Amino acid sequence: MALRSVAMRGQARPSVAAARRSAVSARRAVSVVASSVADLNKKYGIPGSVEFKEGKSGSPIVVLKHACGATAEMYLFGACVTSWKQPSGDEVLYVRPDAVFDKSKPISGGVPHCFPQFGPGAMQQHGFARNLDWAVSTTSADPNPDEKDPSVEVVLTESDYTLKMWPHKFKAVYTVSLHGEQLNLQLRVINTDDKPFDFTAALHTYFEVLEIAKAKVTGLKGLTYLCKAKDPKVPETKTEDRDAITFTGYTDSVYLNSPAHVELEVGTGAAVALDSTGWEDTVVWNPHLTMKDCYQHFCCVENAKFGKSATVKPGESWTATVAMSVVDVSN
Ligand code: TA6
Repeated sequence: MALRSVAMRGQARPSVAAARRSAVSARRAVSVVASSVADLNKKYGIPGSVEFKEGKSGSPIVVLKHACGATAEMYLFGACVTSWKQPSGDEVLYVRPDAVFDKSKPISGGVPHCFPQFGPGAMQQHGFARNLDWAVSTTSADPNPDEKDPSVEVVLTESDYTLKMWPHKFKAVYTVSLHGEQLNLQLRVINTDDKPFDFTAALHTYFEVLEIAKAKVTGLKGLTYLCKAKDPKVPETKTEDRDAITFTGYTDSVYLNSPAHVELEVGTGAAVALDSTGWEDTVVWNPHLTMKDCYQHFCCVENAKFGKSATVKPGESWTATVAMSVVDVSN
C-alpha cells in the first residue's frame, strides 16, 4: 500500500548514528559470509533491533526495527533493501511483480545497487553488485532508549567473477540504518588495489506511488539532463523547464549535478524527500507501457554518480549518502 498518511512527526533529523556508533551495543566481527540465518543471528543479531530471517526463496534478509515502529528489510543478495515501512505500516518502497529472489537474476525492486557501472556500457547492465551476496560485517543499535537506531553494515569485495568484468580490487561498504522513521543509506567504495580505478554507480530506488499520473518529482528545474527515452546509448541533452516532473509516457532521464534535496510526491499528500551527499546526479525512470502490469504503481528516483565517473586512488575511498524521509506536502 502506498503512503496513505504522513506519519512523520517532524522534518528529517540529522543522523547522529555514526557519531554514537562507538558507544553502542555493537556486535563487531571481521567480514565473513555466515552460512545460515541462525549463524547470522548468533553473530550479529540484536534482540528487538536487528534480526536475520529467511526471506523469499529462502534467501537471507536482515530486518531492522526502530523503537518508533519503522522497519526496513534487506536481502544480503545484492544488498537490496526491499522494504521500508513507516510506523503506520505504510510501505514506501516498491518491488515489481516479476521480481525473483532465487538469485537467478537481480531483485527487481526496492533499492538495487548499480555498481561499478550504471550503464549502458561494457559490462552487464547496472554492473555486478546487485547479483552477488554481500557479507555482514557489523550491526549496531543505539542503547539510548529514545533513539535506538538499528544499523547493519555489509561488504562486497572482488572475486574471480568480478575481476573478469572489472579488473580491480575493491571493498564496497554499505550501511543501512533507521534513524527514527528515516532510512539512511551510505555507500563507501575503497580502492584496495595498487592502481587507480573509475566507476559509475547508483541506488536504483523503486518508490511506490498511488498512481503514476499523480506522481511528481520536484527540485530538478533548470538542470541539464540526459534523456535516454529514445535511445539509452545515444541520449539527448535537454534542459528541464518544469517545476514538477510528471509522467505521461516512457521516462528515463539522468539529471546532472542535481541538488542535495529532491522530492517525490506519491499522490497521497505525502512525499519522499531524498537528502544526499556525494551522489551528484539523479535518475528518474518510469517504464510506462513497456511494463504494463506495474508501471502505474512505482517511480524510480535514483541517486547516481554517472555524469562524471568517480576516480579512486589506491588506499583512498569514495563515499555517498542518502537520507530518505516521508514528508507532508498536502498543504
Ligand atoms: O535507471 C534507469 C534504467 O537504467 C533504465 O534505462 C532501464 O534500463 C532500467 O534502469 C532497468 O532497470 P532494471 O531494474 O529493470 O534493471
